[in-house]
Amino acid sequence: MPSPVNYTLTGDIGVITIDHPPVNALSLAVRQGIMDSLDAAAGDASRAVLIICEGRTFCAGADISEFGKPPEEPWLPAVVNRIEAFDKPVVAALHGTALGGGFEIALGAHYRCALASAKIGLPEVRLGLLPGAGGTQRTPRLAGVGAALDLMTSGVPVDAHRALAAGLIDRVFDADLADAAMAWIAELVDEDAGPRRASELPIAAHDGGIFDQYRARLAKKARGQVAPQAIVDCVEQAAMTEFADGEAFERETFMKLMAGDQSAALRHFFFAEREAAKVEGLAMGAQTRPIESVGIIGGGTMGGGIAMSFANAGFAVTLVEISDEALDRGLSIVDRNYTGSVKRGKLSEDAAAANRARIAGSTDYANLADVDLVIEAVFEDPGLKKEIFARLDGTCKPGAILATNTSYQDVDAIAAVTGRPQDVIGLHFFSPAHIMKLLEVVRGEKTADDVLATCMQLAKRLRKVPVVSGVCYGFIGNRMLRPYGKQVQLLLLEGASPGQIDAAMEGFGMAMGPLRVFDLAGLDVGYKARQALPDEMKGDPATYRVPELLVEAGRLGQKSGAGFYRYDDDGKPIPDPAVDEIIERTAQEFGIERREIGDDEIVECLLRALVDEGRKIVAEGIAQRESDIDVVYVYGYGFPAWRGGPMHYGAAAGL
Ligand code: 3H9
Repeated sequence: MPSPVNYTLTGDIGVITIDHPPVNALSLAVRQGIMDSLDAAAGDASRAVLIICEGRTFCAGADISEFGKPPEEPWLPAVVNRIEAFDKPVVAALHGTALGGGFEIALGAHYRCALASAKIGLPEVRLGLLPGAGGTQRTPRLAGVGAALDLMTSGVPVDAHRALAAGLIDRVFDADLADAAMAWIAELVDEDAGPRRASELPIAAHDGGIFDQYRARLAKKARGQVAPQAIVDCVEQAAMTEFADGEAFERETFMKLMAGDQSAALRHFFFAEREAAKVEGLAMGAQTRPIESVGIIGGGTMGGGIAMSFANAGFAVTLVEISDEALDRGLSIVDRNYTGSVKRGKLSEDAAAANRARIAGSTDYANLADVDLVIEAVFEDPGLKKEIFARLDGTCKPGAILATNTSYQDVDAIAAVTGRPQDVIGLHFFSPAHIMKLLEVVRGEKTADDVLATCMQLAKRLRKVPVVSGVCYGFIGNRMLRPYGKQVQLLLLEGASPGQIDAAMEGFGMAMGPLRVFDLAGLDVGYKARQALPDEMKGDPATYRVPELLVEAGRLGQKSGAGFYRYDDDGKPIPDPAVDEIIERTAQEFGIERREIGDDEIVECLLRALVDEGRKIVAEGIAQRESDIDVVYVYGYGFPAWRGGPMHYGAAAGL
């Protein structure tokens, strides 16, 4: 196998070129190749060395697929130290995404330059890790303690100009990185600029309380996670000790994190997310249909959010409603959302205006005649949906993709009312649709391969994470929510309170406890959906009697000021004895004896419900693989990524 690292002597500059697609990850062969190149440069007439990458990016980090296997020498920290100790100046030239161990290679180099379009970051925290090749020690020496903590605890990359301002790099070039870097090195050589080692820099003065401030902030923001706290510990060591001691501490802490459950879960999730984009039986690079214009039917919360999602990604959108009033209402919600985004600093005023300008309103289906894709987003009435699809069949151009945003309905039955079921698909967005990353792509029995491939690709353009689901009631996510919700109701009847269940699940890491979620979604939604179901699908009445009684008492959830909780004017949930009374009465009605229930039992019971249904979903071929279910739950239902998703957690915990 040829080495992925090539060394050449160009004039008096030694050039180390890494060419290891797709992202120049620092696998064993790359690490060895860099060491061999340094050997060559040490022994030749080079006066300086350049490290640069081929392909779309500078090294995007250590090779994650090697993690969890026995480490093989040379280790990355040794490679970085060898670069730094080199007695000829070493320059790193960055493009694309210089991330993690990739940026640590650059931190080992004596000088750093980047293309203006480059992104620079230390995202290890997202894998439950910390920069383990000197990053926690060199970054604060170059950029200061606060900037280093921000970069590493958030994991969010910065652009080249911000990196320059922070002192992380020395030069930004607009084009021709290799040429510009070579010219700069020639200058350095002329000036006799020798090696300049980050490890030898002192750490700039900082507020001694900064570490505890970050610990407290991260305990809230990254609740339950160990890696962000470990990063603070390492930077504190950098500030308190010599480089070598700090480096040893970093190494030991890195190895502990690597061996822990959280990093295993996050690494699983990293690959799960990428795997989800691959569709079984669909050739890589399968043909797709061009999509530039989109019609959305229904200007409610979902339709408006979907319209924004497309407009924000540059598509021309036509939002169709049944009347001028309904259209005005829909567009004014869109306007309000854009104003909110500007206020919160998420969008500039100009960008918001440009995005908003891409959304046109209409009450006439004729305006959908030429669009490439239509998404129906009206309420869950199967008859209405079929009516709309029959109309679309008569209106839209041949080849247009006809999608439904239904959360539950049978996509095949909807497709069957058209003369082109091959063009029909489900695109299930999650609310708020312009923010939530998950997109369930529902493959109907007759959905054509190119329609599916187009929608998977489209999701990427929308910056969503697509997961393919087969057709069943509720698809992957909402189908799993049903047994989960039923167990919640049984736990209430058996003795747990709403507050206890929510606290237990939030303690586990869920973004929000189930009863708060039900209240937020509106208890009337489930009530109406249940009424439309045949008795055999409703299941045991004990699993829905309490919410039914709440709805009948006018407690529809947060929107009516009361549901499983009472809500104060700020929307804060307050436990309500009236609800306890309804629960106790219902338990008596069903002859259920109430008892003390521990938090661990609550968590285990609810996770089992998810895992059991998840296994059925895979066995039936509704989901392609268990890891797809993890992606659905993390991106759509607030499941903590650091637990890996319900299926990963279930397997690890032996459920
Ligand atoms: C680290 O560096 C630890 C050190 O501090 C200390 C060590 C001692 N390794 O995302 P994409 C694969 S931890 C292996 O679809 P994009 C990926 O699986 C690391 N494989 O492309 C996919 O494979 P496939 C810190 C990797 O353009 C393919 O490349 N670094 C790695 O949307 C394309 O990926 C990170 O956490 C890797 N490091 O995004 C960065 N990275 O085609 C992680 C990617 O078979 N990577 N692959 O499915 C990323 O954030 C994105 O991949 C990146 C490109 C932004 C680079």
